[in-house]
Amino acid sequence: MCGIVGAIAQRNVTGILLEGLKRLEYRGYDSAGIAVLDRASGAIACTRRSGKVAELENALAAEPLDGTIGIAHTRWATHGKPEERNAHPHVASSRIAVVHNGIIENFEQLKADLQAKGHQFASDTDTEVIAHLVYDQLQQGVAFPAAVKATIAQLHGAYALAIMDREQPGLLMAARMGSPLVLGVGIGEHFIASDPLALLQVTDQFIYLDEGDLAEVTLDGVVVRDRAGETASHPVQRFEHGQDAADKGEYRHYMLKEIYEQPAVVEAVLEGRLGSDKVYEEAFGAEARAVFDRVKAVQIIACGTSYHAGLIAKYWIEELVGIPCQVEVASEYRYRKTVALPDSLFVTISQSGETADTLAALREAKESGFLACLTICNVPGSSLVRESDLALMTNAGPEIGVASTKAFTSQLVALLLTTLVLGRRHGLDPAVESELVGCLRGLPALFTQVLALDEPIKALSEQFADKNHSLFLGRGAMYPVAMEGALKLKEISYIHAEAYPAGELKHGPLALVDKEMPVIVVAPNNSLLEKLKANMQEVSARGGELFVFADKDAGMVAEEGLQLLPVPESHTLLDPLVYTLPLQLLSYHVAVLKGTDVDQPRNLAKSVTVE
Ligand code: HGA
Repeated sequence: MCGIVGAIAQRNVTGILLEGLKRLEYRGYDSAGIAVLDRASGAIACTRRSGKVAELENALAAEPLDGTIGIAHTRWATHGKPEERNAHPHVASSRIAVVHNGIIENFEQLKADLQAKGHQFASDTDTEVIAHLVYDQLQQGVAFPAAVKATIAQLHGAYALAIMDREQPGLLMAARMGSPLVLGVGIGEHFIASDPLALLQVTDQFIYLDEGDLAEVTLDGVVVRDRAGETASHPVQRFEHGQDAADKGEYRHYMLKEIYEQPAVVEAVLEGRLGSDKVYEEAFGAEARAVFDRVKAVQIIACGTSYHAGLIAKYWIEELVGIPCQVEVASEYRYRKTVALPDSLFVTISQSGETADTLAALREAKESGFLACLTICNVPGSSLVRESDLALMTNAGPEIGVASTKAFTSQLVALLLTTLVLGRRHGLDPAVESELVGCLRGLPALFTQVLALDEPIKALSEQFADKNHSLFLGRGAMYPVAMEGALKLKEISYIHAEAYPAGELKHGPLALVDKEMPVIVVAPNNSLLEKLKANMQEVSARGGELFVFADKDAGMVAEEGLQLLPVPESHTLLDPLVYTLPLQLLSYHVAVLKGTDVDQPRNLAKSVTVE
């Protein structure tokens, strides 16, 4: 995903900008560029390269830039191919340079209007219209800050922007709407970045911009105005130790830290992907629209936890999109003769993007007549991302605990975004998309409420630590949630755990039920609840111990043999996300009580790069 760095100082800022871009490389990108105001001539000097920041660095080593004010960018294309001419910064009439993260929805209309006025465009990007709009305002005699303000008033969509004017060598403008942006505060120098990590080499003092903010950044300071034009007084905040992924901070284990990161991770996976009432399909890549227009079936391939995410997506896709969706573990798929349905999208899911079986399945699929390949992945630049036509990054940040937690929920969010984008083409009511977009926006807060169940879950876990076996039950999309709950428990506590669709109990596993076999049930208040209650009766009648995670309104009462943990209510389609967190916490606390190596369970590896 794109990255922005900007700087104004009394020294050459090229090195600062380049270092900032390197620090943003982990987000993934396809090209990079830097523009400064040349100290000698005052002209905009701009160098861009497709490919890695190292290519840009080589170009700058051959022909160095020298300027005390500049902007820089790593691009992940949404509009226009990943080529040098589409790389940022975009420059209008040698005067205005712009770097942009996000998507301008109305760029086609704006571009047509500007072209009618004689503006000439050098790229296929949506971003370039911003540079021309600002320039157009300047031509009408509007001052630079007001020109930026008038420009952003015309933009529909999401943006973080850093803008430079050749005629204003002491001023950078920054604006934020729907994509994050921070200002870095130094002594006699100031900075802009899409992520504070980009600037830690020069400052640890940051001002976090709010939606709609517009900032003037000079050598001496920053002035931020909110969307109403009032001066905003955001505090300068010190970047705290512990925001580093490789640091456990206050947590005893990475796994617990990663469980608690999930509200922020949901925000990260949604970042820049949601309009006011819809999902941006461009977030899947510049070629996405042409592919999605043709999709009539979906084949999902994954392993382990990612496979469970795929199973949940099947329920979503068949319900909301109404097209067939098949899901299979990669190690099976790759070794059997398979048949691709016509116009089928091949979807891989992997945290690392290097999962050997999944990668092999992708390579097989490319020879099998699929329409295109999409990967849902957490590591930009990984093999799956490089070898797929489309990618949706999950932006969960490095996951260090071997048992996947935040990567799983970020995959689910990404798969729900995919479902909505496909649904739009298959008659999904826009009101449903809009409602779900609203629910997704509320998900971080809902996750925070669910995490508040930690203490009661910890108390519950004490009843598991001496058990050798357990059964997880769910119905519908909650069955794969039960599968994921069982996998988590066995991975880190080494307790044997099996998951069943509750309706299958009577076909065998009921024979196992006794007092020594805890039965964990995920029971949201959905259309299958009454059926599920009947299955729970089957367990109780045989002396089984039920541990039920249920919606507050599910009408369940705790009683002898039934312990109840109320879970906050959510939209039915979001229940798989919401009910996953209590199961993660349960496994974690059981494992801690058992004294296992929670972050590195025996016999397992994080990134499974072998067959
Ligand atoms: N729409 C712009 C920026 C893309 C972006 O923010 N990607 O993460 C472009 O395509 O250049």
